[in-house]
Amino acid sequence: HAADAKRTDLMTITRFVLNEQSKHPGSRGDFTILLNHIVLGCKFVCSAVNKAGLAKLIGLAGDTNVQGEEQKKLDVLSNEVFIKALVSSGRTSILVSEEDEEATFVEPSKRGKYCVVFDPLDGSSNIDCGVSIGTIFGIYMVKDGEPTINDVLQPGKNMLAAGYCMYGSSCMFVLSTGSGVNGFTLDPSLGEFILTHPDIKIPRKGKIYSVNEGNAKNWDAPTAKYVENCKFPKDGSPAKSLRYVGSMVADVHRTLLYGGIFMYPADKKSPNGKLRVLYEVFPMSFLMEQAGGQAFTGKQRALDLVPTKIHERSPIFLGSYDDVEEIKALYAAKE
Ligand code: P6P
Repeated sequence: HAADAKRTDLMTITRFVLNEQSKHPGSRGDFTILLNHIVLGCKFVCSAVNKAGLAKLIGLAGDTNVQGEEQKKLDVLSNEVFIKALVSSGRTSILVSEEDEEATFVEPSKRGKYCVVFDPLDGSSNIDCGVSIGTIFGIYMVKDGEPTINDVLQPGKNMLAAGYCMYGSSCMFVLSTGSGVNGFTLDPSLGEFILTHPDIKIPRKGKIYSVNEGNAKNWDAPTAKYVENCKFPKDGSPAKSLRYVGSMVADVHRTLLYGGIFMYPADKKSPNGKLRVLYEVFPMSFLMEQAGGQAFTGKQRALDLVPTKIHERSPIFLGSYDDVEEIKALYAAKE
């Protein structure tokens, strides 16, 4: 009967968030409404990504985004879907998207108390070869008064929630609202995200390191030393395995479930690394800490960083607590 109970107790993401909301008496359900609109956007993108090959959505839209990368049609589509969904939720005041150079300030009649920072389709350069890609988002509360850009230039530790949706062999939505991490899998026959990974905890130490070794010639000494130790452990322990997809959501999701460390270090060419603080580094760091891991920039705890520009980058080392401790020790020794 337990199996039956499990099968029939459909804990959807909406029910889950409503349960969470009930723990905050007096909350008017604004966050639940906001999250439902994010989930709606993810369902749409999931369907578009799965049909991309068939619907000829693949290929370049001709334009280039603020990052100077060729914008693929799915990028453009996903960004439009999320902007429209978030504005129509009536619960947001400022939106920051990887695809838009400037922040979107929602018109006063539709304003709400949240700011959402997001990458609508991270890893999109992998669309054509069928590698998993994803949406990454973080949610801040606006400060009082007229919304300004400072409402989104807050340290990651001020986020109320963060999560990602991975479009891969299955569509998985991973979310934290500040009390642990939970994973939901889309059941296409129901069109609902069902709780499949309750209370995710990352292993304290892992056997995998994840980095683009092609940048090795440009790494600084602590990073080079750490990777060397992964491949040739000094204490006679087995070498770590290298797993690198090149799509952040895929690499972080594996790290969260299996343990280990994911890195995008600084290098001589890019002193701040490649990944964006607001909508890549912060949400993934938030999730890692909530799952019992940690996230480090090479200088400080990632969530303590205070951004000054909405598309600013930072180096990032995140994952299993003990693995990140090792790289922190190497950077501290360098000081
Ligand atoms: P590289 C994808 O373009 C992305 O933004 C992240 O999803 C991914 O982790 C990273 O860049 C990969 O970068 O330089 O290793 O190809």
